[in-house]
Amino acid sequence: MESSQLENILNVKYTKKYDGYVQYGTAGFRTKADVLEHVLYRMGLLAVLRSKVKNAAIGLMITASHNIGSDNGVKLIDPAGEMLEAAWELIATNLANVEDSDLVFTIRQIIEEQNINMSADATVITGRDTRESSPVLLNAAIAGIQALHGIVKDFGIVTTPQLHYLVVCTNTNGSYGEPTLHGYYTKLSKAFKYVRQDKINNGQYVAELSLDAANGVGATVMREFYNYLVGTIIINMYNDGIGDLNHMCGADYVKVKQMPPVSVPNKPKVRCVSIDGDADRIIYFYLDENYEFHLLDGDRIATLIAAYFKELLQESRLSFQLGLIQTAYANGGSTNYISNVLQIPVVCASTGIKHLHSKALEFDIGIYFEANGHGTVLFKETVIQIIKNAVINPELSITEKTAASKLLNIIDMINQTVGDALSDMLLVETILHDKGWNIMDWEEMYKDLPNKQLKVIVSDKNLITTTNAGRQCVTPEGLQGEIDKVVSKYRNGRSFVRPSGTEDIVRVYAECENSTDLNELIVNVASLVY
Ligand code: 16G
Ligand code: ZN
Repeated sequence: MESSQLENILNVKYTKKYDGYVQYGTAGFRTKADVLEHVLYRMGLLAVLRSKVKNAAIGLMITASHNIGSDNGVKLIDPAGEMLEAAWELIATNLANVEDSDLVFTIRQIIEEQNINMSADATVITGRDTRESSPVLLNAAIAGIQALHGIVKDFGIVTTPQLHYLVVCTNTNGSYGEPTLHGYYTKLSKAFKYVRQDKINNGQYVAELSLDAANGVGATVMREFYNYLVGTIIINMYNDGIGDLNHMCGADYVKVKQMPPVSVPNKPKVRCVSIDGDADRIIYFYLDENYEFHLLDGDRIATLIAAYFKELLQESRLSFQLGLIQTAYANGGSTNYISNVLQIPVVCASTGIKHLHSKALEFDIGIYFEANGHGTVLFKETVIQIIKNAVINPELSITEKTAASKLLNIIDMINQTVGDALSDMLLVETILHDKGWNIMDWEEMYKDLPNKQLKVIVSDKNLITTTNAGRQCVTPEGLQGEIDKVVSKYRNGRSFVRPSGTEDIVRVYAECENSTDLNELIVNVASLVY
């Protein structure tokens, strides 16, 4: 299509019926589902343009992750599985908000500014979660893609990480994996089975867990995935789709409220897992014999992985540069443990996956996790090659080869394209199995500092700006000094405030050694923000 023949992209069905401003934020557009139809149509158009620019397939995922069921959202996935490039977030925001009368002009402007060859092919890989509004929004996106003559490859109901996987597999001609859901299930489950061999339980480890699927897409997908895992692990699923999406359940609820989700039986010492509404976040929890709740969040998962990899590297006598990426929300207990006990370098990145992902790429093996349970591990291609060589090196001992081959299979179990709750779950289960640990053994690795989060509603959250990966306020002037003054009164105290990138609020985080001081600390800091 010539850029001069763009008039037919005006589609009466998808005219702009909402006057409010929508913004492409950390996780794409996310708001009330009923104002999104024109946005999805326009994102379909934009995905085609992006695909032409990159000369590769682009992903378009319809989900609002852990938000309530009446919300929805969309995000575009770049060719290597990354989040959409920052400059295009602004283009997306502008395109979503222009009046219908300016739509053709804006598209033409993007084509010119980005120097897009409109005769190039375009492929958009689409997927959606289980929200009621998702099919209608998908139709709008498809209409947009087709208006610019893009090819649609729709995978229907998928988790966000599955869509990232499909994009990467498509763009690497299958070298990362087969670009189908069957390919995804097979790759992960084969590696999972290999590492645990035929041993079902091991030491304190019992191959049975409870899964809180947040009444989201994770439940649908897990039912299918389970067919590939039969005989290796028992997964008892709760919140599996009947109740309200993310309502009093799911990884975000459990992490923020620090309490168990509804519907999961209150049985002490049972290993429980919560994932979020699009299955890219995961946290573990259990109740002790006094029915007290214990949370093992993203920090715990990251430290478990880091310690295990360190061991495997030592056993295989391979030496790579390991690094762990956290955000300001990481518990001080975990950061201490990683730096001082594991002696692995820790980097603090700004909140949002793209920031962690890019820092992780700087290491041979980069482990990144947000405390909320979103994370994965990235391996440099050269590292994978060295491990592959080690597995077949006749000069290595059996112990060295076994460790190398475990590592190689673990790489296949990990969805390197983005944090993936289901893949992360298999990884944690593999490590616990190999170590013969129950969830209490895992928790004993280190002590978390008592911590809390609050949301504060303010007139304009953007008055607060931060630096140092969200840990220090720059404006309003003087605020950081006030926060420091409060924090200095508490042993091992730490607190920060930052404007949310996904909600119209300011978030406050605090931790300190003494749990009875915690409330006072966080309330005092929060009161500085009002
Ligand atoms: C988004 C981010 C998540 C981050 C959260 C912070 C992605 C895919 N998702 O959900 O990583 O933790 O935003 O939200 O990047 P906040 O800015 O409201 O605290
Ligand atoms: Zn999510």
